[in-house]
Amino acid sequence: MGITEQTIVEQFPFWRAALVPRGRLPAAPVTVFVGCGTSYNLALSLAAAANGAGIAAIAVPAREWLDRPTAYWPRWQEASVVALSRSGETTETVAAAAASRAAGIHVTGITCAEGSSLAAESDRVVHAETHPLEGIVMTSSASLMLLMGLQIIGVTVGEDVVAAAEAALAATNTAADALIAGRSHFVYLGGGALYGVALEGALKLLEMSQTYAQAFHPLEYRHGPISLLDERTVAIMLYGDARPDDEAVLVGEMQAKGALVLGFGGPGDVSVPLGVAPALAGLAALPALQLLGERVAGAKGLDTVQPRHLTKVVML
Ligand code: F1P
Repeated sequence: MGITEQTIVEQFPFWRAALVPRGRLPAAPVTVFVGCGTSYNLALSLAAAANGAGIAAIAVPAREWLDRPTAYWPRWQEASVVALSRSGETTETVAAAAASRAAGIHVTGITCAEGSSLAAESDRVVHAETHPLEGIVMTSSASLMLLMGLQIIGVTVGEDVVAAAEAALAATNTAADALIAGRSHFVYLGGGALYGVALEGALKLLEMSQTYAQAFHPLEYRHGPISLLDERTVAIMLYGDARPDDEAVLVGEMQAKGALVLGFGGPGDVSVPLGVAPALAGLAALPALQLLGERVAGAKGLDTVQPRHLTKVVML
């Protein structure tokens, strides 16, 4: 087993260690989740989850919040900011946190690096230890930051979610090689809080395996992107709780046009049950999506420890 795969399959003890009580976010007219790359995908998922939990929230790429906050929230100084960064050193995220604080905004930093620059720029630091072998590609740390973000918006994350994620990973591991054989086009579908997770699945595959992958809100897929679908396609459907029947109809259409479908929480050529509350489905599916990236990279003979053009920390 390669090092990246180790950080995926060995992540659950770190989850269990992170199942500690955490305080809640401060009240504010809007909570703005910021981050870059994977951390921005997590921000998107968390903002949707926060809205679902009654906390008005948006997600903004850290650089956008730094450069043009009024494009996202006109009275931006009234916001509370949650900045996500594994390393705590990504220049744009640290600068967005610092600028927010200079404007009198409360900043919560979610990170896997307790003594980082982001921690120093945060009024409150929410931290968890990640797998020590984790390299450029964010795996265990991404799951942990999603977990911590859910905790601070008041979603209870318990042992049952850890067990569900382990089971989903094992089921995906069993099915992955047959599912991806000869396939080169990957589509990730998820709505609400699952959209950020779908984006993260796509980013993981893209980073690890240099394979083009895209994510869409499920029923958006019919409005154009479906024209790319053929017998080279694997679709990953993250079923939501609102209208799963419509999503299943879409899956049937995709299968009829040649796609193989990996369905989390619903039907597919491979169906992986999640068995957790809707607010926790993305977290439960995330390690399985990470593993899929690793498997596609493996099939192409690519090293996921040193992915092309990527660095662990992007500093300007
Ligand atoms: C953010 C990030 C990663 C990406 C790459 C570069 O890092 O964009 O998501 O995979 O490694 O950095 P961080 O701010 O969460 O440390």
